[in-house]
Amino acid sequence: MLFFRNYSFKMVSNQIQSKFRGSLLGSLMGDCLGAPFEGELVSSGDKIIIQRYFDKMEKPEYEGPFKKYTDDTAMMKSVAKFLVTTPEPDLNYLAKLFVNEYYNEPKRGYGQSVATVFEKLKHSKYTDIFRPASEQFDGRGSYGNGGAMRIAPISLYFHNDLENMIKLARDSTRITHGHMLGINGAILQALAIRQAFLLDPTETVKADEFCNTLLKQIHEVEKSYFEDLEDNSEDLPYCAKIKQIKYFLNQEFTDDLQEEIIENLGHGISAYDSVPIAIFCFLKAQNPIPRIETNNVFRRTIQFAITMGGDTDTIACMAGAIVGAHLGEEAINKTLLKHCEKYDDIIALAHKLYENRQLQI
Ligand code: F2R
Ligand code: MG
Ligand code: MG
Repeated sequence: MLFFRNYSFKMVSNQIQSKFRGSLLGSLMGDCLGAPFEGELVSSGDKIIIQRYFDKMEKPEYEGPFKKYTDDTAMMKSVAKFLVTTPEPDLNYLAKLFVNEYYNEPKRGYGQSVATVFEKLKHSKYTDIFRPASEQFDGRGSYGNGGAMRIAPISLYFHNDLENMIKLARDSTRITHGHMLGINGAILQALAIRQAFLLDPTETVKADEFCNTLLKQIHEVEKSYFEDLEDNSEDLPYCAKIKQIKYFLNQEFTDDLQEEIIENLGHGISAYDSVPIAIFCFLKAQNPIPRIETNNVFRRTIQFAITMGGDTDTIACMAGAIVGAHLGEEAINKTLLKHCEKYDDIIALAHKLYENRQLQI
């Protein structure tokens, strides 16, 4: 049996493959299952509806129409294809994949402004792939969560190479997002997926340790943007959010607390208001949560993320990518999975991603 080093436990090749599939499928499932609730506020009554929605789909006899994926999965597929088809990362090729995917299926619920980037990329014939994004929002760039929602393939592919993972997370995001919060949000999500990937799936994640590692890593990333500040992580945006995650994880979970969590961590379309709550959902769902009735940690994570309301497809997609990277494909209820559009394409893509990575090492 082949064992791989550099992991916190001995990981065999079929476990690695399972984690590749688990993370990409988690991303797809969060997107498909969360999309019908996008933009909504979730009341106590809605939580019961969401519980029934999941219970119904887990019944083998239920044959509803499949849940369509949105821009989150469309763009994640492009990131995976980019890593599969090029021996060396070619960002111009990634920009073309994004644009082609968009023009083939523009009605996947893309962000209102990112379409302008695609148009400019196409019309400029990809001469400077970072320029259109840098011109968005009067030159401030987008801080949307579009970079973070599609990042999973990069974390998986570069799980043994932190430096290059961060570099590619940054550069791949810069094709559409020029704002520091959009870029660093994508890096934070990539770091969370990578850390979950490296952990033993048979063990419950230790939330405090997980947050401390993230804090150290994102502090390194953020401090380069704020060189003029004292070396005080309180002042760094995502560092401050991780401290809030730690605080909220240690409180008793009630409806009032949930409101406070949403107020502080956010549940919106910006990376700053969505990546931290996705990480919180993953960590909180390690243990039972009141009124999320399932023993399956994978389902609990996605269902809990959807009950946060707001940008549900994207928050559940990001939480799903993290839990899938930890637990692998085995943790996924196959009856639930079958309600998600093109799940078999995602399994094939995860397999290709794994195989291509093996060829490169
Ligand atoms: N677009 C949506 N949801 C809207 C409803 C869709 C509906 N259900 C449907 O089917 O039609 N969801 C998707 O967009 C998010 C990812 O967005 P992305 O890729 O980051 O796009 P964009 O356009 O760059 O940013 C999104 C919005 O954020 C605000 N914004 C960003 N930067 C800003 C800045 N510097 N100043 C002011 N506002 C900024 C803008 O409102 C942008 O339009 C995901 O949720 C995905 O699911
Ligand atoms: Mg979407
Ligand atoms: Mg969304």
